[in-house]
Amino acid sequence: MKKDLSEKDPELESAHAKETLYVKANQKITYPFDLDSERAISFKSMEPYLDIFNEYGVLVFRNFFDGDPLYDSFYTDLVSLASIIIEKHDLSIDTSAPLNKILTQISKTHRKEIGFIYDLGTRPLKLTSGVKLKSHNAIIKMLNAVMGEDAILAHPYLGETLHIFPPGDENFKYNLPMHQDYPYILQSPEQVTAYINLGCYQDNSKNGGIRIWPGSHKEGISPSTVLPNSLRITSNTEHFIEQYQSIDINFDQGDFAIFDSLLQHEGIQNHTDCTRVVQLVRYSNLRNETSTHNHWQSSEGISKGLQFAQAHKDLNIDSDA
Ligand SMILES: O=C(O)CCC(=O)C(=O)O
Repeated sequence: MKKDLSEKDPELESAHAKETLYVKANQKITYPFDLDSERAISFKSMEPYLDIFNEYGVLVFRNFFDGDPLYDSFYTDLVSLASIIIEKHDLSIDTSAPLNKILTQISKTHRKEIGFIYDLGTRPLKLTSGVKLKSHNAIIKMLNAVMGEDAILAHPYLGETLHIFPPGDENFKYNLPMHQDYPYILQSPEQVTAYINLGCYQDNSKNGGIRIWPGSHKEGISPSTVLPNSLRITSNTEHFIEQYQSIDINFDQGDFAIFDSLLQHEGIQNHTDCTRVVQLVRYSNLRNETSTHNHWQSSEGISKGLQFAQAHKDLNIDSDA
């Protein structure tokens, strides 16, 4: 029986957890893990939210980075890089527009340039402003609450991606099917993904985001298969679709989420005419038995570093099996 997640669980409702409403298919629905009560700049404690995170495997903090200097500095660097491209090609694009709109305009004529911005936020994140942001006090407080004060925090080799999802059907192939993050990147199954949203809402719920299956992280590492396009898919997708309620989450500029890297999720197609931009960062706890057993190694791509098939032979399913 699927649990209706919009029903509030009084035990999980804390005094601080002032939930927000967000729009899903034009219906206003409230979920206990969707919050608008905190800002990074003044974040004090994860305590009111820990039970919610453990239960659902996700927390969404709306407007979290409002007025935050570290977020602003990273965002400004990305706009500055876009402005350099605009100047270089003598393009006529309004650089006071939101970042995702600027990138959309550039990609109409100079898509390759967008790839170079993607590279600066990806494997690893190379901008110093981004490096400072990923070590934000508020994020570290959350991680220490989730993983324990004695956690040995590390970033897996493939843990950072500046996802830039342009509009158009031809780009739907870049959306990841149902998966857990850990099998892609390894290092430690005790891992949290931070979702730092940089683009602004487009056309309500049509700009994509992530579909999640809250609570699914509690089942541990699932068997998975690599598809011919090299994307990994959870093998028993039907099980999760039948047993869990899926929820689509869209993000506005400055929204932030953390989720357990074992949470089943997938990318949602972007049906607007504007790009979706989000910085992902992963944090592992090396004080974990599986991580220690595998000498804290990460995957380094399809055939480099530790591979899921080596670390979890029984859970790696051949696609033609
Ligand atoms: O589409 C997204 O924003 C999420 C991508 C994703 O699931 C991932 O990189 O693991």
